[in-house]
Amino acid sequence: PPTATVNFRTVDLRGKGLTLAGLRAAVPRARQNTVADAEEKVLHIIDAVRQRGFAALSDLARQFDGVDQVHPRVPADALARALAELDPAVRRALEESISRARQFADGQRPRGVDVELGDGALVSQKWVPVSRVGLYVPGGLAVYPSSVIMNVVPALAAGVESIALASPPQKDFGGLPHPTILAAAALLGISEVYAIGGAQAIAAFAYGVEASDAGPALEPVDVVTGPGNIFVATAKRLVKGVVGIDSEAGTTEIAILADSSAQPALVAADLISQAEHDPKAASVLITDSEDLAAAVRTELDRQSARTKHSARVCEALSGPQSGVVLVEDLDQGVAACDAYAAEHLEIMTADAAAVAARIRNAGAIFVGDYSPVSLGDYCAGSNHVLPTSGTAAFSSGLNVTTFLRAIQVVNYSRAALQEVSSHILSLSGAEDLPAHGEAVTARFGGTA
Ligand code: HSO
Ligand code: ZN
Repeated sequence: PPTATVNFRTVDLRGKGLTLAGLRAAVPRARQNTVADAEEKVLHIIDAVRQRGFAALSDLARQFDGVDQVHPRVPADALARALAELDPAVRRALEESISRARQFADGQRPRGVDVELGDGALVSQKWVPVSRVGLYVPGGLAVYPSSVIMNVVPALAAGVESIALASPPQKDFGGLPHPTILAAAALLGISEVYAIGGAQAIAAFAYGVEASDAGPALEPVDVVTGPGNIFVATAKRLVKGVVGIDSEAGTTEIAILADSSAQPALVAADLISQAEHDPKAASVLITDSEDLAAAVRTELDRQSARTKHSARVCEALSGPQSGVVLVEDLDQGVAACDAYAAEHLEIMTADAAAVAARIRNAGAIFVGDYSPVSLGDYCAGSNHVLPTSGTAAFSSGLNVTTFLRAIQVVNYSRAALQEVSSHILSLSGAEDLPAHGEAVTARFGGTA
């Protein structure tokens, strides 16, 4: 193959006195691909699934995946076989990953609260899992059994009773999803698995599919999670409101905040590790050290020439979404990190924990030389489904609360209601909603 080269661009923020808006505009970032482009096609697919159920799914499997399918439900023996045939080392690794993710997710479960706001005035909050979840696992080039774990484990820890999984049918695997995906599902005890791809899987989860001659019904879910291409992302946006969805996980990003104490070879290795996902992946170094920036460039050239997916890595590192951001000092560095709001942010500075504590916007933060993103991708215990494209400024990675609702419970005694009844009457009068007040006075013989 031709030797690819890296053209890692520089954005110099020093001496510019940029505001938050200025920083946001200056940091490297790809233009958002618009969901609108896919909308018409996806609406058509959702409509077909709602109107014609399994018959439509079968047509779409033939059209998009090139497979003939009577019913998309994966038989139990196919799941068992995939697990039996799984490489033992991969199985042990998945088991360790599940165990760590489970321990962390269990620790994440929020406690309920009970607050007494006066004698007999009790307000509490309880966390209740949704009943049923649909998880989408993409097919295509990349096969991520680790993502099956990241989606399923927090749902299990939340107490979700019913979990269904969908992944595209693969021509090469007899029309079933990839065997590693099936094995991961089986390892997690998930038995309801469908060979359905793309927008049609999201539609099937959101609206359900009625039983037919082809087989049993697919019951609708309450929440759909999981990454996917532009069609999947568009479908999720379109069904949002009918069901809950997780935050949008687009093309992966890594930002590294580093000072002169960082090791250039490690910085470069981590930038390359995420660039490996996709030619559109973003790898950004934020530093106050020109020497470090130069040394990292040298390492990027050296390491990306010899890595397996060199072409993809070089394209990602050379894109407008990647590069070095030169900052005046660590204060401006922290401000640049917050403006960028990276999916993954590594801190490789002196006293990394103290610097990490100052960060407000990131999907996940990786502290110090021994917490690379690839640890988090597979085995840290943290979740790797994280907000991308700056959405970390207002949303969170997948976690137990993604599958929980906080229900507030009000329980006042007669005396406690009477104590605030005059305030309710005043406010119902102020809002010209007198029946609100009457509902209270009715409890006290017409007068409060
Ligand atoms: N870095 C990806 C997750 C992943 N990496 C899966 C390897 N496999 C997005 O966080
Ligand atoms: Zn990764």
